[in-house]
Amino acid sequence: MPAVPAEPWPFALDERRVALAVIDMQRDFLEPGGFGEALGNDVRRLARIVPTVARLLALARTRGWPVLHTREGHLPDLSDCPPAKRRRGDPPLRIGEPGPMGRLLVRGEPGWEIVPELAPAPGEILVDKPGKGMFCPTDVEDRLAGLGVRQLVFAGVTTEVCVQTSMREANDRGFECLLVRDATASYFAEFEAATLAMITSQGAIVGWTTTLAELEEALR
Ligand code: TIU
Repeated sequence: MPAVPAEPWPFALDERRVALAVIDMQRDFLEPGGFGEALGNDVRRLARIVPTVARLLALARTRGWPVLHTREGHLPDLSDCPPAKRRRGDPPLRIGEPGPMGRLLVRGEPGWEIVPELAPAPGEILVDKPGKGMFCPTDVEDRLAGLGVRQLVFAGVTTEVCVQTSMREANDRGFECLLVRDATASYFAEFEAATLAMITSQGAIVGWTTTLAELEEALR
């Protein structure tokens, strides 16, 4: 088993038990005119990681790991969107309102799609979730159990919201979690840094972090 250099100490990667989880690399979060910008964010920090996530995806595919992609979004009638979540935004820019990429954060709209550079390949797992975490309420735990997966390598956006929530949910379910630091981003540099630090604090209380180069080198 390769030991991947990581914080707070090397991660014992088991390639028979690992899957890659790419969180919410959707146009709604990465491109101007989407949900992320409607929340008042500058989306440019997020688009920068696309080439790194593409390289990580290529690595996982070459190694034969199961790959899952998550998408945050709501049914067109918004029946799965808690009113409290919808009320957070400015009324003209709330979830379900029309924008340049279709209705904000609604399943099936152009803005909800994964950016084309990271398009899921045939056979990869798609996890559609109404919330921030990928387990709540989805069938992902059963699907991972069916594949014998016990470790998850994480990438995606945003570090302190959907990535961290999904990692914490996975950690509580007994998965060993490794976040690739240069394959995740937040709209806020300080939140990204704080999340990376808190994940690995207290002896990997939530999980480990590494870089793509260190992961690639460990697998060479
Ligand atoms: N707002 C923010 O930082 N993130 C989200 O709303 N969703 C995800 O992180 N995907």
